[in-house]
Amino acid sequence: MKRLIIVSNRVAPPQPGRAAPGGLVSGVLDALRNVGGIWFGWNGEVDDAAAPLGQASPQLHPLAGQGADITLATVPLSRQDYEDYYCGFANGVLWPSFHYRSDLARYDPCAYAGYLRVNRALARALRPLLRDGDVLWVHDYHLIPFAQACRELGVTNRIGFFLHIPFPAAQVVETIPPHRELLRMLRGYDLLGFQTERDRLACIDYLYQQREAQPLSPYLLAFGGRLVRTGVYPISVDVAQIQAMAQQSRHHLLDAAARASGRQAILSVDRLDYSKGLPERFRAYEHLLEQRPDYRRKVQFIQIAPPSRGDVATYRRIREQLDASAGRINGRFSELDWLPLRYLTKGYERSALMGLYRQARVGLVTPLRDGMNLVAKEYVAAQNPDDPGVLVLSQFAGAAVELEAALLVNPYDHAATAAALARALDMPLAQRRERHQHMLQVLQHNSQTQWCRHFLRDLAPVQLRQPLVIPA
Ligand code: ADQ
Repeated sequence: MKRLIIVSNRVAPPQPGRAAPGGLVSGVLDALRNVGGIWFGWNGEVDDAAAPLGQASPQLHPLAGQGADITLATVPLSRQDYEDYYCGFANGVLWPSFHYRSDLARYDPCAYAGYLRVNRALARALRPLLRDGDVLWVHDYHLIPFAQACRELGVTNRIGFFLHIPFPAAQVVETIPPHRELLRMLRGYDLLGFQTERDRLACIDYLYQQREAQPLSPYLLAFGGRLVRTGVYPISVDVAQIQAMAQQSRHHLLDAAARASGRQAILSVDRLDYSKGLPERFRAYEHLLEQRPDYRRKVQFIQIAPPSRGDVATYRRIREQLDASAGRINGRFSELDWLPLRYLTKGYERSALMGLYRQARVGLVTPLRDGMNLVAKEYVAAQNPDDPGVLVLSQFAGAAVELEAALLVNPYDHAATAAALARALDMPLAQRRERHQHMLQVLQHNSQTQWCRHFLRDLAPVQLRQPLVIPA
């Protein structure tokens, strides 16, 4: 059996005694559990005294209790590497640009050089751990050059790449100054995987326009003298596990008064990020309260948004903006016995969160752009099928492709989002059940296990009926 080597920016395994992890981590573990292998990446620590990456060997820890031989191989980042690779280029340029926010990208050639340096150093650190026949699965935008860096070290193993975030239109990619050099490095991979067909098409369209790749068939590219396959693999959640957590959760995070009065909860849960559309969402809720006074006192909007990437300046600005608009909404509409908006900036234990999803009548998930959005899928999975809540979902989340039975909205249109909220709050039980059942079936069909299985199946070598001459 071939070993699987997972490479991701962060190695974040479940901690003993802590709640089960989210979709990406449990998906990765699911894949590793079947065949065993290594999960390699940054350990999340920034070490001011660390040696430059690539000179130190990774620290190896066995991951117990998984039923397979799984080793975690981690390295710390030096301060300079963290600032250049993680904050500077990955989250300062690639994240905003790939979410159509080129206006927020701050390109610095030194940070880009650091991004390449760290990718090469990570490849050097992993190299001695690799064996013939190992299959590598590399995750996300932090690691675009990783396969190419491995190839330069003589690695011939199969290497697949999965992009968790959207792939934007070619003109947006072109705003990234070194876009051509950067995306050419995708040729080191054997498989490029995307969340949706729109992302896959955007990527191959960009590569064709740049004359970097040529189509051999709808899913096969001749790319830099290599054969590179592309595919769509929507990430998903473990429905059975979420249902069990939501049912068993004894946490009643909604306050007793709200429950006793039958007040309906609208719930949003996000990492605090400008791509998630929080200011636009607050505006939509404000519009609802303004235009429909009959909803006042009858609803409560709960926004859970723990801060992320606090070392990147744009994230500090969005926090300030949200603090101000939450204050304005509560100042305008609060009554002595009613707080219209609860804005909580902390993380919750996963089982508590699943219980809360189940108690909320409306799940409001309105990113401006999102690769998939697992919260939307978790919300659906957590509902009571006999009395389910309604998902209001942005048409710009990857999840909208599968969850078409949600109420789909344009998050930039606050009046339409407010109207969808009203519709969700008033939706009769029969319609709620019908929509929920439809979405649940989709999640059961396109499961988290299928995500892994299909990606790894397609990473196997392509069997050609005839020998192929690949244009260089
Ligand atoms: P993210 O941008 O992080 O992921 P998302 O897919 O919604 O977005 O996943 C967030 C996860 O964090 C969910 O599992 C959620 O339950 C959890 N979470 C969020 N807020 C929390 C809180 N306050 N307390 C506890 N848990 C919380 C990136 C891409 C997405 C893509 C995923 C997976 O941006 O588009 O869906 O990767 O591919």
